[in-house]
Amino acid sequence: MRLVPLAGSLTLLALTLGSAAAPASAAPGRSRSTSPRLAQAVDVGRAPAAEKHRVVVSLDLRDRGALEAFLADVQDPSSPRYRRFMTQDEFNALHAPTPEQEQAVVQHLRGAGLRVTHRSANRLLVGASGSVAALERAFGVEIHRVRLAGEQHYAATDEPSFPADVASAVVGVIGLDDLSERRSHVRPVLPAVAPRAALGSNCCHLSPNDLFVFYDDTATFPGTGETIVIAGAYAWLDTDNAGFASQWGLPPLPAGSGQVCTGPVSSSGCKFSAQQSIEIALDVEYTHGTAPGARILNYMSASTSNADFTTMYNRVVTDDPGHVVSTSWGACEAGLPAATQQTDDNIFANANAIGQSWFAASGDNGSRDCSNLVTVDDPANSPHVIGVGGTKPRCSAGMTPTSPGCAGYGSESAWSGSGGGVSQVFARPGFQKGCGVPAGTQRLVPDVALEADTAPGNYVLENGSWYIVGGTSDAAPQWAGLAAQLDQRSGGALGNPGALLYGLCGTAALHDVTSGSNGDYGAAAGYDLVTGLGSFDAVQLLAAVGATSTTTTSTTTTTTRPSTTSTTTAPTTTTSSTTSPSPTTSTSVTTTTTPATTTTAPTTTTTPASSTTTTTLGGSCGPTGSACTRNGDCCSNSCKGKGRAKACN
Ligand SMILES: [Ca+2]
Repeated sequence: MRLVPLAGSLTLLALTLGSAAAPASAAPGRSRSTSPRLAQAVDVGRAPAAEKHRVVVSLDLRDRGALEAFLADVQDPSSPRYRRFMTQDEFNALHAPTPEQEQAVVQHLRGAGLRVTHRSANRLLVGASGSVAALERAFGVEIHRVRLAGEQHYAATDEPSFPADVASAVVGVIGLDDLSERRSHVRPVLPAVAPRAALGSNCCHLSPNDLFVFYDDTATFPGTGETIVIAGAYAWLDTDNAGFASQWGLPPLPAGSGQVCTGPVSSSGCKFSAQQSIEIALDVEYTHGTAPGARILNYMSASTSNADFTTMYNRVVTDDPGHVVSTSWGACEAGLPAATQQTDDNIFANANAIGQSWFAASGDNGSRDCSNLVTVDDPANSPHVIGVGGTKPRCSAGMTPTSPGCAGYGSESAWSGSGGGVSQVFARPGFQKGCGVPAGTQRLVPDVALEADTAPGNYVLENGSWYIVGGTSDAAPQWAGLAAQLDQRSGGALGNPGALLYGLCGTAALHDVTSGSNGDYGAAAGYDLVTGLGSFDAVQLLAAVGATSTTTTSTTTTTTRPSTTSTTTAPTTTTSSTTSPSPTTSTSVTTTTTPATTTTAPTTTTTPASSTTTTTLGGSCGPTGSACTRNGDCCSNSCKGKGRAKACN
């Protein structure tokens, strides 16, 4: 059997993190793995042949040029294709791998002795699991045990290869090492007393009501009828959502909100974790705070591994439960295998084609996202995702012990932790132009920004306790909330709003941020590599977008509207915490950020997701695998099977 390396199928730039004293080397006659962190790892010998691992094989899109032309036209008001998004069936027919290509991959994996665990509706991914021996047979590699930063890992020391008839359709294999993983972009998390506590000397922090005032978000369009997906890991507690909403006078989450586990139900990433669920608590509370009328779904990755996150991203696309997606998880571009980034970008291109708008936090380590390297964060670096950086907000008045509420917009400067810079992986998208965008051919990050500094920081309720939280994880969910408002205002999906937003440069819809730095780059007039185009003025941005009568052909099958149509309450007075935030942790790629910054932080116990947060989405539409009686029961609008065994697929 002739094996063909996959390097030719990638147009990405090689990335390295430097050399190590005793790096793992390729087996004779094979090409050495390009996984960036392998160069720093020390080889400690072959992995046991019976050791089990899970991988995802990624197939490439077809006719990428025509797809990118469509994605430009669908955002061009002068094009007959403007806002006429594809259905997933149309996308599959034109741009997904062919059924024959996908079947060939499946047969190859089975032939090597692997178990195929997952096939996707858009044929972009094939999941498989099996022994090291089977993985080595399937991909023509050796798998070794390696040590990195004092911890034991596994890694293929070679690039994967496939038979020639399979190789041409394959992007790569995700999961042939565990040297990188996703991390959340939430940080310093400080326990706080409840917002109703007596005023102290460390006033004040931000609530949704302060942010309504600050960003001129009078919520004429609260996102009613829209669905926002949070793409991440770990479960929320319904009691936290209810307590947060009650505290700030928000309605409960609309009917149909819920949580979807994209792996086995016992997966660690689908459980509540007192330490890790601070991220989803922040995400859901501030998405809801910005768009109180929008249904919210938490799509949970089975774990923080790259393979599981890629699987989760693709489920968000193939289920297509809503037009807006926010993710506050990422990984350093320079440390992430190129095949993983290309695969995820293919998924996001599919998402844009069917009308989804994706927003991603740009990272919390400034211009040096990992290992003190000047690099950006993935997936905010994808040209098919809007990267969201961070600012430090200053209210026009208030935020004092005697007047703790934010009185209105004062100013913003760049947050020092705001991830931003020049991607070395992706080419610059066509929409990234004008507005002082510097010359060049590479993707620039971020696109936009919103408040993220830990001072004043945002109130978050998690596991029954209040915290003060900062990070670009503050910013991305609020941009997603605004996108849901824009969808409601415009009457349909927006897809990638890049062209729309860059076209609004210099208008009252955006606050240009002109001061501050993230280390290697400074904010300046117009576009900059710290805050992008800047933050939004919601009323102005909603007015600029306007309504459209264009009918989309999106496959979204939302049939149940949120039960509440109430708008947000008037801003209330924010009270203070008796703790003051101070950045005490950093989110380096080798250290998982957790709320445990003090001795009073939560414990690490995990419990199953609460019983009222189910994967049946409140009965409005079901995810893949859930029982159904007709197509309309499924988020995919596809119910198949016989009799009582029917299930969504
Ligand atoms: Ca600027």
